[in-house]
Order: sequence, then structure tokens, then C-alpha cells
Amino acid sequence: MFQFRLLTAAAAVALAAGLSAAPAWSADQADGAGVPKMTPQEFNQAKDIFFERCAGCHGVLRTGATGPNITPKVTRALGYDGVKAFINNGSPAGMPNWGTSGQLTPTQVDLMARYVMQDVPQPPEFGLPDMMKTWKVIVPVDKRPKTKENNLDIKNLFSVTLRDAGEVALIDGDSKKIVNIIKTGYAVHISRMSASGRYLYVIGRDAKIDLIDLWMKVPDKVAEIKIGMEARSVETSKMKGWEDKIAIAGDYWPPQFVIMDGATLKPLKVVSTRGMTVDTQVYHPEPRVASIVASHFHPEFVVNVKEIGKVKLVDYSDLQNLKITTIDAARYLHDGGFDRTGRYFLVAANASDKVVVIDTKTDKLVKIIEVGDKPHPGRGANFIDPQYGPVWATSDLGDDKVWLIGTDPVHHKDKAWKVVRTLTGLGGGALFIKTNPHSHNLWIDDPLNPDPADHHSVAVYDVRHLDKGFQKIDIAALAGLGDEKDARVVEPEYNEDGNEVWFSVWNGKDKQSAIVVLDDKTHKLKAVIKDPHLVTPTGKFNVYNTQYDIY
Ligand code: DHE
Repeated sequence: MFQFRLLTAAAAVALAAGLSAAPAWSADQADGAGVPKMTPQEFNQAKDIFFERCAGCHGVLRTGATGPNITPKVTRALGYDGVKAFINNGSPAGMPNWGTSGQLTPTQVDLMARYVMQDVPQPPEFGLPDMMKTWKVIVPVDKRPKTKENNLDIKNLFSVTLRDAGEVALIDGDSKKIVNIIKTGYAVHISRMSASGRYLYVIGRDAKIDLIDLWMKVPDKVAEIKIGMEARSVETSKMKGWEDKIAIAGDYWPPQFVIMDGATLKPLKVVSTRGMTVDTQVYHPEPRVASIVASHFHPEFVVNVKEIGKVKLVDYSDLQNLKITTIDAARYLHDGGFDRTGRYFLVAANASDKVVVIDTKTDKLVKIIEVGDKPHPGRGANFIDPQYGPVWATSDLGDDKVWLIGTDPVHHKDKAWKVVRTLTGLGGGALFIKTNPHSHNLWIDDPLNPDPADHHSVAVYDVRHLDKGFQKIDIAALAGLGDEKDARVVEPEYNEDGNEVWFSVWNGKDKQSAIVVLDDKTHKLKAVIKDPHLVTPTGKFNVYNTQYDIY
């Protein structure tokens, strides 16, 4: 159904663009079965582009997740022209317009169209010995500071993803000055804080983890490791008594997660996630690890396995006799966050348009809730609905809706784990929604919307007056970049006090980007952070909010 919708959209885009008129590749360059030929050099070049740009959504084996299945059976049926049009123009269902946005050249679009019609190459495995070869303790634990050696207000520090630079910028939330730029993995993805607020863990798409010590005179790396070929998630133990002791990271490829020593990243245990899908119960060769959170009730990590639609509660207290509770949920699990009490975890199942609720105290499934087209909450937003009490909210990637789910089974029992209200955002293409316990505002971005008027802007609701609709603010214009045509405004994030909200104005990698800071109460511009080092800023992780799961 999902795939059909996408292919239909692609065909429409192809037709509208009239692309079939002049293909770079012609039928006489095909093999007998109509598959375009490629030289080994072209194949390798395309393989790298696929890893960097496409594997995240379509999977290394191309069987699909956020994006559809694009195995040769599907792409060959669509044909070269259709595939090329899809890559060039994107689709309303969330496929970026790689060609028309200039992110891929016409030659690369042609290359990729031919590549995805070839048989799928199988990437290598990556076990403990491979990890050990990459593991480096840069500053041993006994050589690290005994107390904090800088004057930074580290609770209000932001770790900012500089996506295409493969770096994070540590920015002081008070002065808005860059404290350090640290080289990390390729297309670095997220940052997470240790329970004590001292250690920052950063993971790149190339599965490289960097451990940063915020107590150093100038915060910097103290350890690093590569745990696979492709990854998105990292987390650290938050249970009382286990603070800063254990770390975990999830791989996209190979499909596995790795438990590590929290202070050194020494890999201790590697666990494969290959197995049977939750509904059809057939073997899946590539169930990737999506979001991971740390339980506050048990020494456990909540590991969300995308393609099989199962949540694994991994007990890290005894790695020799590892206990894993497997909860049947829904496909494909992606991102999510806790409710305001930190007990219930809500995670988006984006291929089935559902939100799954897990009770991390009883270790049981609470409910699977129908929402809109491809929910994408980031970690979601917790606030008090004036009519229905505490709610957690998600926006959707595939439509303009925002869903408010009741989260209080004690005082609002009849509303708990139900959609209590549906709001409207700017349009399809929203990725992140955010509020703060000190704020009355609910901010929703729209970076993947094809309309610049929308992907340059955010919507903001006053949660006390949800029926009044939202205000639209053009954040890209506030950045004053001059050339913001291709910029996308992404991921609202609060400062420690919850009175400022920060947005990334994510421009092309050869252009200037910026971070725009608004006064949360007045919505007035407070600061624009610009620096030649701020290349493609995307996620921003305030130390305090990340440490305490505040969103
Ligand atoms: Fe993300 C979180 C996967 C594209 C910015 N992203 C996550 C998480 C996953 C994920 C599994 C949850 C981690 C966790 O909580 O442990 N992201 C993927 C993809 O597979 C996808 C769709 C395609 C890809 O190739 O990577 C993808 N993500 C993007 C982007 O293009 C974004 C917008 C820009 C960027 O930097 O790459 C992006 N993802 C983010 C951010 C978070 C995130 C900022 C953390 C949100 C938070 O509040 O914690």
C-alpha cells in the first residue's frame, strides 16, 4: 500500500517533469533483462553515494523502512525513467528531490538510477574483533579531571550536530559562543548525555562513537570506537546506582547492538537483532536498531528494532546471563521519548502509522495507538492540555497533523493512551516537535516540506489556547543569510531555563548556515549564531534537557 502510493507519486512526478524525453542512458546499454550496465568503477562510486544518502531510509539491503522497498524487482518494474525521475524530483511522500535541489549532479542522478536497478551487494559483518581494532582510549580514566576544570555552565551547553562536516560544535548557551569544534564520525547523527551530566556521547552515521568529557579545561574527546558500518543511536545507563557505567549503541548495519563500558567505550557484548517480524512472522535479514532510551526503573535499555517491529528491554546488570524482554509492537519502530513522568516510553511505528506505548516499570506493552501518516516525533513533547490533562504529542512526516495522546492513567484514566486532540501543523514533512515544562509553547518544524514557505518556517501553538490555531514564523528570514533558498529550518531545542528556543537553519554544505535563537515568551529574535565552522547544523542537544529527558 505504502509502496504503491510512492510509486504512483513517482510516476506522476516523472510525467510532470517530462523526464523520459532525454535519458542519459538508453536501452541499447542494457543487458538482456533491461538492466542498465555499469562499470565496476561506476558501481563502487554509486555504492558509496547509496550508503551516504539512501541507505538510511531504504536499508542497506534496500528492502525499505522510512522509504519504500527498492530492490531490483521493484526498480526494474518501474524502469530507468521512472526511477530517475523519482531521484531527481523527490516525492510528496518524503523522498528528497536529490537532483533538482542540486545535492546530486545530473551525472550522479543517472548513476544512482542505474545502480538501484542492479543486484544488491551484501556488506560485510562487523564483530567484536573489528570493533576492538578501532577502539581508542585517548585519555585514560585515571588521567581525566577529578573535578570540573572549566568555568562553563555545562548544563546550558549545546552539542550541535554539524552534519556534513562530521563534527559537533559545543556552544555555550549563555554567551552563544563556540567552545570547541570536535571531529566525530561521518554525518554525525545524535548526541546523548550521561546520567551525571559529565560525559557526552556522539554517534555518526558511519557508526563511530566519540566520548567527550565536559569536565576538561576545554571539553574534548577521551575515547572513540567504531561499532559497525552504519548507525544512528547511542545511549547511556540512567538507573540509580548505574550512572555513567554502561553505554549502548545500535547499528543499522550489521543489524546489532553493542553494550560498552560507559567511561572507556570498551565493547563488552554484541547482540544481533536478526529475527522474525512481529506480524507476518517471517525472517528479516536486516532489522535495524532505531531509537534507544535508558530506563529509570530497571537497569535496562529500551531498544527499538525497526523492521521486525519489536521492542527489546535489555537488562545490563548481568552481561554474562543477559536477560532480554521482547515486546511485540508494530513496524517500523523509529523515534520516540518518555512521558513527563519518565515511566512510559512512546515510540513511532512509521510504516503502520501508530504510536506504541511501553511501561518501563512493568516492562509491558500498554497500548498501540493509531495516528496519522508516518508519525515522526523526535522525542515528542509533553505538556498539559487544558481540557485533557497531561499529553505527549507527535507530528507526522506524511501529513500536516499533530496528535495529542493522554498520558495520565491516574487522574485522567479515561483519556490515557488515547488520541485526545488532533492539531494541524504547516504541512507534510514535519520532523520534530518540542516544548518545555517552563513554557506554554509547542513548536513544530517542517523541514521536509517541498514548499520553501513551509520548510523555512515553524508553527507555534500556545498550549493554553490550542483552539486558536498556530502562528507561523519564518525562521530562515530571521537568520539573514542572504542565500537561504535551499535552507531548511530544523529541530527546535530549548535552553536549560526553558525561556529560549533554538532552531537550525540548515543550508547547503558550501553555504552559510545559522542557528536562530528566539525568546520563547515573546517569539522575538534574541540571537543569530553564525560562524564559518557552523556547516550544516541540524540536531542541537542541550546538556540539561538531554540529561533529564526534558521535552
Ligand atoms: Fe534522524 C534521531 C534515524 C534522517 C536528525 N534519527 C534519530 C533516531 C533515529 C534516526 C533512529 C533516534 C535516535 C535515538 O533516539 O536513539 N534519521 C534516521 C534515519 O534513518 C533517517 C530517516 C535517514 C538517514 O539516512 O539517516 C534520518 N535525521 C535525519 C535527517 O536527515 C536529520 C533531519 C538531519 C541530520 O542531522 O541527519 C536527522 N535524527 C535527527 C535528530 C535526531 C534524530 C536531530 C534526534 C532528535 C532528538 O530529539 O533526540
